[in-house]
Amino acid sequence: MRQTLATATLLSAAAVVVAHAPPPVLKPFQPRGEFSTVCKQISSAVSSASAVHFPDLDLNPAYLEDISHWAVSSTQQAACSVEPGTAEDVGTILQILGKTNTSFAVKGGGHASNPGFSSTEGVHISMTKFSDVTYNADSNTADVGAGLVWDDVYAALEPYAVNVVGGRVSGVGVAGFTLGGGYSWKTNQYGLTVDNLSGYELVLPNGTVTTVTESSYPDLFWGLKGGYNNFGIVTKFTLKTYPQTEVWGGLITITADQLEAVNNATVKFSQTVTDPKAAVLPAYNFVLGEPGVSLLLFYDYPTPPDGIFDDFLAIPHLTEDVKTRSFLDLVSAAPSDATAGSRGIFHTVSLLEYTPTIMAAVLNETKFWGSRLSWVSGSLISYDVEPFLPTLLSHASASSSAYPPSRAQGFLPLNIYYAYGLEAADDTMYEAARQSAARLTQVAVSEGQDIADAPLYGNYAIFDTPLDRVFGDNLDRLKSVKAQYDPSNIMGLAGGWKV
Ligand SMILES: Cc1cc2nc3c(=O)[nH]c(=O)nc-3n(C[C@H](O)[C@H](O)[C@H](O)COP(=O)(O)OP(=O)(O)OC[C@H]3O[C@@H](n4cnc5c(N)ncnc54)[C@H](O)[C@@H]3O)c2cc1C
Ligand SMILES: *[C@@H]1O[C@H](CO)[C@@H](O)[C@H](O)[C@H]1NC(C)=O
Ligand SMILES: *[C@@H]1O[C@H](CO)[C@@H](O)[C@H](O)[C@H]1NC(C)=O
Ligand SMILES: *[C@@H]1O[C@H](CO)[C@@H](O)[C@H](O)[C@H]1NC(C)=O
Ligand SMILES: *[C@@H]1O[C@H](CO)[C@@H](O)[C@H](O)[C@H]1NC(C)=O
Ligand SMILES: CC(=O)N[C@H]1CO[C@H](CO)[C@@H](O)[C@@H]1O
Repeated sequence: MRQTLATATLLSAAAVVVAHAPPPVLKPFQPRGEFSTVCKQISSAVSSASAVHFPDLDLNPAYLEDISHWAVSSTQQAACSVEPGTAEDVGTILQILGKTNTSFAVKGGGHASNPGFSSTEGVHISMTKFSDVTYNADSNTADVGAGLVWDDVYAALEPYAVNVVGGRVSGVGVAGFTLGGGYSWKTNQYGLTVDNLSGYELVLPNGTVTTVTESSYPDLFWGLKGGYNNFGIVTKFTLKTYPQTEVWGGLITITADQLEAVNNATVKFSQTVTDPKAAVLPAYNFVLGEPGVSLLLFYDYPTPPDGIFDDFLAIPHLTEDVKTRSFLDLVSAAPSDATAGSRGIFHTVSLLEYTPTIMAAVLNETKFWGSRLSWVSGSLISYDVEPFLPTLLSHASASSSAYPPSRAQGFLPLNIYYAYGLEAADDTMYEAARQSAARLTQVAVSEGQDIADAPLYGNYAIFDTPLDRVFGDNLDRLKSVKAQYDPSNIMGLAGGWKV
């Protein structure tokens, strides 16, 4: 019983993993002369709307907040953090970084799972001051600042009873999510977040502030839909809005003895439910020596039609929090911060369908790697099963976005997530995630799924994934757009998927 209660805590709200993980330790600050000089140059060049923070001896809280990430393994100690307050200041900063050839980072919500993608030992730019949400009722759009997390956007739009196609759980940044693709609770209805964008405010690598739309800069408009930070720094996104009612759903946690029933219900849901307002997200987790499932249910209306979720609701559960609620409340119900403060890595496979064979393999991988890696302190082994409708990519044309490079088939991203507390285990965890992805790929291919070369989602794929697995045949066009707008490769001084 004590074990069961502990598992409940972990699967639902979960402080246990964090308690097992050692607290993040910052290495003693080493002054890096060249970087400090650039920081001071930036500090005197920007307007009073912007701020520069240094890692003082008492570890300045604003600096620590700026450089922090959801996974501590994605954080590095920068020479300084810069919070630009205007797009013009972003331009000034980029010009200085380019002239001095200085490594830098751009951070939105700081949820990148790959180390170095939004961190640096040089100049860390945190977009936190770009925090406005403006609803434009006449054009059914919302202007959303690049420093926001989705929770803020949903809260700001709720009084107007409208919403955008954004993140599914609490705390995820708008910027990296939207620049990579964006799989949402509303994707079955409207496609990816990049499919519902009408414009960007972009600071080009040469410092010029521009508005990018389909008509003003068609190449950049296409490239920013999946092309991350290759073309400059985005300060604002203009997203299409939809009417939003209350929704139905929430979290159910289920223990080891019921997982075959979860597999069966997931297969049946994915093969029979065609209502685009319905979605499920079962996460197969291995914690405290056994597997369990943390299951999110979603219906985009205050009550679901009869039958759709019955199989899931009939499974005996440990905890259940399913009800009619606001969209924001539903997003807040997910245990996304359970492992905040741990190290972490993501990887992914793209599937075409969730068959009994695939679900059995997912459960087997959960147990296999969960047991094998249980020596690593604070380890949580997790597989997020995302059974979208096969039509998920049909809401926009193949040529409309840099990612996904192909919309010929409805590729379904499965997210592999390992959290842990031990830096010395980094390579072990990375290698396990690669092997597990390879195994799931092999299982899918051997049952006839044509996914051996399927595009992999950049916001889930491990850092050394070849670029053409993310961008496919779009890689050449991305390179030529890049050559046009960033000829001296200033954005190459920042980490991420670099074309
Ligand atoms: C708990 C959790 C839940 C998630 N759920 C989902 C989900 O439901 N659907 C989904 O699609 N993905 C999901 N993801 C993945 C998510 O999309 C990525 O982690 C994404 O990078 C988050 O964006 P961010 O702004 O928080 O990241 P950051 O770490 O801040 O940035 C990520 C990348 O974007 C670049 N970038 C950030 N801001 C800018 C900017 N203003 N201009 C130019 N480049 C910029 C950074 O330099 C970096 O390379 C989830 C991740 C986590 C950790
Ligand atoms: C910029 O710095 C990198 C190392 O960080 C170096 O390889 C490159 O040659 C430098 N470029 C210029 C133009 O100085
Ligand atoms: C799952 O489905 C299989 C195949 O239909 C069946 O044999 C098994 O009894 C089901 N298990 C549960 C727990 O529903
Ligand atoms: C379980 O997974 C491991 C690791 O991928 C694999 O070696 C093993 O054959 C799998 N077992 C079954 C029954 O599929
Ligand atoms: C910056 O780049 C853009 C796009 O290439 C170009 O139109 C603009 O003239 C450039 N600005 C400067 C100051 O060079
Ligand atoms: C309301 C609206 O404009 N919706 C659009 C969201 O994006 C998809 C794909 O671009 C369009 O099909 C919708 O019309």
